[in-house]
Amino acid sequence: MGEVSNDHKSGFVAIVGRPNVGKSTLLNRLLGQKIAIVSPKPQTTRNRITGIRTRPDSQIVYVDTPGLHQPRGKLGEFMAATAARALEGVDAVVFVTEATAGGVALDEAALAALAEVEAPVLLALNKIDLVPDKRRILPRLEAYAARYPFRELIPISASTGQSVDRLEAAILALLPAGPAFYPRDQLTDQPETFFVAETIREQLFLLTRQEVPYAAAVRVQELVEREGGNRLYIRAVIFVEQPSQKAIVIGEGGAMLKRIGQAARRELEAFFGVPVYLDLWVQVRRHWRRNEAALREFGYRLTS
Ligand SMILES: Nc1nc2c(ncn2[C@@H]2O[C@H](COP(=O)(O)OP(=O)(O)OP(=O)(O)O)[C@@H](O)[C@H]2O)c(=O)[nH]1
Ligand SMILES: [Mg+2]
Repeated sequence: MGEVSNDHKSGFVAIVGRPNVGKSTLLNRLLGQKIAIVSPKPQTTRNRITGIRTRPDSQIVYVDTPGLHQPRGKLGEFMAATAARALEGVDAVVFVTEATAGGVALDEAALAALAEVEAPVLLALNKIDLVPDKRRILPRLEAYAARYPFRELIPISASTGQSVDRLEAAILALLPAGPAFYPRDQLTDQPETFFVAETIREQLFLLTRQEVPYAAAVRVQELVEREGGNRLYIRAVIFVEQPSQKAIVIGEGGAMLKRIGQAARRELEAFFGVPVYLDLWVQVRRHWRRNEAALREFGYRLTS
């Protein structure tokens, strides 16, 4: 990792907030690369997702989290515990909320999670690109400032990147001096198979509706390099809870599964930079969201 000077900074930063406010979009923007899946539906992210941002004089380890919400069922409990756990022992927290929310209601359930946080918290008021009348922004900032001692409140757009550099500077200002924790070229600590499973799950969120994406989990069974690393062969299974959901994911004559597979393959080829053969299957695992063993098998277990 080389010499570390006294003014090298490093630290862990949790990105938290209500579901769907743009946490994963913000993580991707801060990294300058897409590693977390994004969808218009709430509760897309289920695991903690680490994104490592290394600069010559700093390394920030961002931790994207599931949206803070009242948990329902065992998967929901895992997601809530994952988000709560991510707040422990970090050097700073970015609390993401939306500039667009109607009325004066604040994200109370998510704010409640900040009660026991010891680290300094920044507020990122996201999606300002959707608010043409900037006069609406100030009252929201004031309401949040009155509710919690945020170190700074910064209106941003994670989608367009507006003011994300300002947010990054504010984060950096909160971090202590310290060495890099990870090799300087490392982007995440998740295995490739996790990224592949998430990329497939993203298409389920984008292409299927109602309960289907929520009842789906993806497991990569095989990921092998072929032709000396010039091609990737991936075999993955989409698990759903009921035969009717399986029928939807496969679609008429296999049309939906084909769309899911093609879209995921394009993303994976862009990421890995080699042609990908994606062998995609669908299986029913009844009520897996209620089953501890199935949750563990699909990667929904607390690791730290
Ligand atoms: N217009 C606009 N849309 C945004 C912005 N940031 C995020 N979005 C959209 O908001 C939706 C949710 O984004 P995500 O990044 O998945 O939100 P999240 O907070 O990670 O959601 P969960 O993982 O479900 O908690 C997606 O449709 C994004 O494209 C923004 O700055 N402007
Ligand atoms: Mg997310």
